[in-house]
Amino acid sequence: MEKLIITAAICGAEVIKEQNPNVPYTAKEIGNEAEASFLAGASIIHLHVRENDGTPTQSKKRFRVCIEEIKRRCPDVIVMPSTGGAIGMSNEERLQPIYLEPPPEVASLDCGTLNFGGDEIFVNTETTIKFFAEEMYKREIKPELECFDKGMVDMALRLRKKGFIKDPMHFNLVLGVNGGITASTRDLNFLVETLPLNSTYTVTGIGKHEFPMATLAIVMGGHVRVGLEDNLYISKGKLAESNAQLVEKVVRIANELGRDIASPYDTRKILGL
Ligand code: KMH
Ligand code: ZN
Repeated sequence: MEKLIITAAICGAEVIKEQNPNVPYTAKEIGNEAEASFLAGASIIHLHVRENDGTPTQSKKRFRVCIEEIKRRCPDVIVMPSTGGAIGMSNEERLQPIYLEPPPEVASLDCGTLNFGGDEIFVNTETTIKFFAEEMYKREIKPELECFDKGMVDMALRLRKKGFIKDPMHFNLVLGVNGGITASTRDLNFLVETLPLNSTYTVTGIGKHEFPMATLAIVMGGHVRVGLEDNLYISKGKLAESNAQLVEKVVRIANELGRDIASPYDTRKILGL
């Protein structure tokens, strides 16, 4: 089986230190968390950035500073900026990190609108998705197609037919968000069966679903994302001490199941970066 790509989503835009004090805010904290995750086995860092007080931002300048902190510590790691940002941000705000020089190798591209709980809606109209895809294509940035529901996979496939998204596609199947698809074996199979055969996919389980979904992905031949963005706990009721601790747990499961871990070099080859 192909080597396992582990993505560490170290920060997110919604989780805060009051929930887990190990959520990184400052560039230094982000650099440290990224380095430790890389050393533990992650080859991709999915990156959101914050002001020092924790406020989410998509500022290009802030991304530049944080990416420098990461690359100084681990030059080989692949940094995947978020273009989802935080709920309520404008498209212009969200897209800023793709205009960095040099452009990122890969960036997230959210493939639909989603209820995020309560009154919160994460808005991604078809026009937005097409525009983000075009802007990434012009800069030779590979989109990671973030799909929180089956309809979002279908949207990505329609946009591929229309030429907005190129082969081979890479998906991040996110299961267990309030308002998205359920984190169950049935639903993961349903999503995976829909994907083109030449595509690759990562699986993200939210909250308590993180490790069960990761284990399924390891067995099924998919890839895995973990991190404080998605889950604050290392086990039931026990807060994770770091992102690296979450990555280490995936590496342990993968070792037990006989799946080798991809280095950044392997990951670039698998994803065609
Ligand atoms: N923070 C969420 C609203 C992404 O990074 O592309 C969106 C998100 C997805 O995290
Ligand atoms: Zn994200």
